[in-house]
Amino acid sequence: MSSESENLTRVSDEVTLSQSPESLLGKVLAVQANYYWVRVEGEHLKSMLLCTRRSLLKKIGQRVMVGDQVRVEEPDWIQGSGAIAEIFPRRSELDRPPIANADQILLVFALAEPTIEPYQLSRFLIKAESTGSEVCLCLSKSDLAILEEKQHWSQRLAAWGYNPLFISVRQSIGLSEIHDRLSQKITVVAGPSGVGKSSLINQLIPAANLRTGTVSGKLAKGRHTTRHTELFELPLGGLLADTPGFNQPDLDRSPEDLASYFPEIRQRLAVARCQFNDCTHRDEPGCVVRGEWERYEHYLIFLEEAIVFQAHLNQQSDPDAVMKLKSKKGEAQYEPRLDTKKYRQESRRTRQQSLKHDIDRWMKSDEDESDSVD
Ligand SMILES: Nc1nc2c(ncn2[C@@H]2O[C@H](COP(=O)(O)OP(=O)(O)OP(=O)(O)O)[C@@H](O)[C@H]2O)c(=O)[nH]1
Ligand SMILES: [Mg+2]
Ligand SMILES: [Zn+2]
Repeated sequence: MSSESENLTRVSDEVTLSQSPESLLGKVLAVQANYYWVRVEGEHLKSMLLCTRRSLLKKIGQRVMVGDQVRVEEPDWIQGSGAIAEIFPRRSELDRPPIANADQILLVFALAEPTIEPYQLSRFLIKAESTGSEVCLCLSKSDLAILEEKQHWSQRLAAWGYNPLFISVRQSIGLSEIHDRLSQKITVVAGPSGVGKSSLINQLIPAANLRTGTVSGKLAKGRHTTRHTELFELPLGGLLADTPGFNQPDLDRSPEDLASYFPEIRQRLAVARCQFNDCTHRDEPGCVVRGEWERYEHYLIFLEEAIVFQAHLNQQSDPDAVMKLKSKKGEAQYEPRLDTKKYRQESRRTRQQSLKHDIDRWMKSDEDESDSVD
């Protein structure tokens, strides 16, 4: 790993402390195999140490994540090394990419090349909302869009409950607003491939030197040679993580939680209540959510997906559960059997059982009848 030795040299140069404290507080900025780059900050120093993890942490299976606040012991300022002895409780935890303590997600979509696909944008927004972090929406490549298009998206997204920032890396538009939004926070930059995420980070942090430029189609898959997650420091404070663009995020949350990821639903439920507390907002009477708002259709589609996901989870936690993976036109489809009564659909086994029950009853009544005839 050539970058490590480069960094080590840099670290030794940066050392300003003459007296090493026994332990220090720091933040994990990158994880590489079993080593962790920790930025430690003291009164008189700010430096990067390449750290290992204390065996006790290993023993209790405690994983170190990028973004973790840690206590480092035995800092060696000459070598630029140390050992992580403690991980402080996390405010938040993202799975993909694995990042602890992220404050917000900067979701980037391009006004052109590629053009915005509303359903895909909606999906990303729901995914971002489901992390529990703040969501900041940014529309990039504004140099490629005419005023009317920007106005169109501005109004349309306002109805979705978002107020996007319009930026252009190419023409340096909106970058100071972005900078203000990112300042002093841990931000994960997400969005589909080719929208300019890495270009934006390179613009804000030239030292990040991220690879940019999209290769389309199959080739795009192998483009991301960097698999590890890393936080880059903004010159005036704040940390940014790039993520590889992917075009279809999984929605892996429960049906009950889905509604809370739509600002439109949150707004409706803030001023009125559905007749039933456990309303799924589909066809229940007295529902205040169902209606003529643009993304209601998306809600229904995502709800179906969440139900299938939930059924899949139930199957994993209950090996006896009746869940059959059916292949329909080459696509995996689960036949759900849910514990949650309101989502339950009649499973094949239930249908078979009730069918058997019906047959039994019919045969019995037949016997009874024949008995009575006798
Ligand atoms: N016109 C225009 N093009 C841009 C702008 N920002 C980025 N691009 C171009 O968009 C293409 C994709 O940029 P990247 O930064 O690699 O996009 P990305 O979102 O990181 O893509 P992935 O890494 O595949 O997820 C590159 O050719 C950039 O030069 C912009 O503001 N305007
Ligand atoms: Mg990129
Ligand atoms: Zn409802």
